[in-house]
Parts: sequence; structure tokens; C-alpha cells
Amino acid sequence: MNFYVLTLFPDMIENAMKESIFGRAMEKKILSLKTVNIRDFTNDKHKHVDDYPYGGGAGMVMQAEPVYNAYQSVLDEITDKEKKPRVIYLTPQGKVFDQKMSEELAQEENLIFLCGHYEGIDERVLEMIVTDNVSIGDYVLTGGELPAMVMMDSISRNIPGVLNNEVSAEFESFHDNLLEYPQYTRPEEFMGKKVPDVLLSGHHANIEKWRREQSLIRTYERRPDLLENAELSKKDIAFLKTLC
Ligand code: 6GU
Repeated sequence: MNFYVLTLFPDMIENAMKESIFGRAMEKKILSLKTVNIRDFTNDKHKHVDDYPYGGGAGMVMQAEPVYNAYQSVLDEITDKEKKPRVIYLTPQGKVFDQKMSEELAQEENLIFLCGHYEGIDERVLEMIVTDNVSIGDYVLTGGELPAMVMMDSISRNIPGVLNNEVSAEFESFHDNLLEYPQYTRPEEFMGKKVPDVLLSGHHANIEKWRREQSLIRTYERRPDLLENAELSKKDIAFLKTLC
């Protein structure tokens, strides 16, 4: 998979994404990331990429031309000219990103992220190039870079080979809509607090049962809204009733 990011802050993206799991996936050539600096595509002699809004009002608006030219430079690079890549505009006015969208987007060969700043981008270029408007939640950020990075991080873990542990992505989607159970590692006792006995017992069926119940307790206490879409067995439902 190839990620392209149109941005005024390419260093911010590159510095963050070269670390950790995403960075290793790039080294392994499982995925690639290319940032395109929108400022490199202005014909303005002062390299301005923004101007005052028609009709007046606060703030500045990113101009259509450099955004369009930056986008075109990515199209020129993509070999598969038949299939137009999806262009994701990061905006608080978009559809809210979730795990389902993440898994869907992981199927794409190429993804272009468009990061806005200031008060937004000239509507005309958005109409021409954007296929998906996406938000990462109901709060306002200063630009689209962090949302683009959040999305790329999440999408990358759905791409085969990116996670060390092949099982773990599968495992999680099986547990869809339930929060994960708590984890423990050595030592057995930390500042007087012991690891739950069942985890030291070696009794796999009991461990599975305990973990399932912990997931149910957590979800009930912290994210009860998720339970509506969780796949619950009769046993699960009986256990949840004991919590009420
Ligand atoms: Cl995608 N962009 C901005 N600027 N703010 C946001 C957002 C995106 N998602 C939530 N807040």
C-alpha cells in the first residue's frame, strides 16, 4: 500500500511515521509513505498558499491551485492510471473514522490524504479531487496532519505483515466491539499487588473464561454503548446480568 500526504508540514508527518511499527513496515517495503509539500506547487513569487476569504470573515483560506497541482503530481506518479485513488480530506465536517472504515481503507492500493490548515481550503478544488471527507472525532484541531497520522497508523495495522504477531489483528476483530481484557507481565508481585491467580494456573479454559468476563466487565463499565453491537453468547448475556 502507498500512502501520499499533501501537507504544508511534511517534516511533521515524516518524523512521526518513521518510528515504531509503521517505520519498520516501510523498511520492510510492506508500505510506502510519500509527503508532498503543497508550498512547492504555488506559482506565487512569495510562495503564499493562502489568501483572504471572498465575502470577508476571519482567517485565511488555502488556495485551489497549489492543492490541485500537488494532487496532480501524485497522480502522475501512480502507475495504475485506470483506477483513480481515493482522496481523503481531513475535516471536522467529515464522517467519523472508526475501525470498520480503517479495515475498508486497508484494502486500497493507494491513498491520498489532504491536510488543510487555516480556515480551510477553497471549495472548488475540494469538489474536484476529494472522494472522502473524514473526521477523527468531535473536537477541533489546528490542521489535518495529526488526523492523517492517526488514520495511517490504524490502517497500517490491518495490512498483512505489518504487525509482528499475525494472530493479533485477527484476534481483535474476533473480539469486535468488546474492550480488551487486562494484561500482566513479570514480576508476579509489584508493590504488594499480585497478578490474578488464574493467569498463573496454566488452566487454559479457566484463563479464557476469566478474560472473556474481564472484557465484558470493562466494556459494561467503560463503554456500555459498544455492547449493542457486540456478538454476545447466552453465557455472556447471563454474566452481564450478574453485573447489573
Ligand atoms: Cl480530520 N481535522 C481537524 N482540523 N479537526 C478535526 C478533525 C480533522 N477531526 C476532528 N477534529
